[in-house]
Amino acid sequence: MPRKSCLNSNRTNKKETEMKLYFSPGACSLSPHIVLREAGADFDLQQVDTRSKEMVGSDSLFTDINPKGSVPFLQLDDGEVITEGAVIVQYIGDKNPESGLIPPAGSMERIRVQEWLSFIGSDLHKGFGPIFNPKYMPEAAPVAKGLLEIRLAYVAGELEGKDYLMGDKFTAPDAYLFTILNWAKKVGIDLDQWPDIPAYMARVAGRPAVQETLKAEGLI
Ligand SMILES: N[C@@H](CCC(=O)N[C@@H](CS)C(=O)NCC(=O)O)C(=O)O
Repeated sequence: MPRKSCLNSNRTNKKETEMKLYFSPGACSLSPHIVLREAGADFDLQQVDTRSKEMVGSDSLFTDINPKGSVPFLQLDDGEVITEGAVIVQYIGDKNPESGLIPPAGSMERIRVQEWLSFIGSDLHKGFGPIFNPKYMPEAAPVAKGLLEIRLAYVAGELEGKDYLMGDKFTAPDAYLFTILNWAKKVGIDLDQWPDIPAYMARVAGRPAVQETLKAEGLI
């Protein structure tokens, strides 16, 4: 699918922009991008190339701003840079509490949301590494795929009878899970074996803010 350049395409014309999200289309940066739009936040976007570390439309390397060399990262107008997708979405949710994307600190709901963010980050997201990265031994990919399938079966069980991970309400981990589930087909995992998962993906994809995000990244 052709990808459009998404350089500095801010969502609204409201007041001055407070933050810039650095992203690569369809990568794990899709999650905070969805969360920013779900929260109705004002932000700028900067597309980057995660291989060359170049910023699209500029000669500068993004590693000058984020030496980790990965997306996502969020640059605030005071110069602070926040890395780690699971942390970025909590920052956005805390700044926009009325969105309900992140429950209040200290509540059991917050703990459950953090459990999901951590599980999606370490057990699902990073589980794709040995399949995507050709530098791993060839034996690693089927092992990684098998582990992912065990974890996805768990996720499917948790989604049974629910609209979203936390029940009726869409929260930040749904943005992260949706992002990661979109990679399954590319590595030959058939999500139709767990009917609750494709139904969930269609529900998330149907949200107006998610549609806007996918369009902004040139994914639809
Ligand atoms: N721990 C980071 C990992 C982010 C990550 O793996 N980003 C990938 C894209 S999905 C990336 O930028 N990879 C390029 C690289 O690390 O060189 C997070 O959770 O935000």
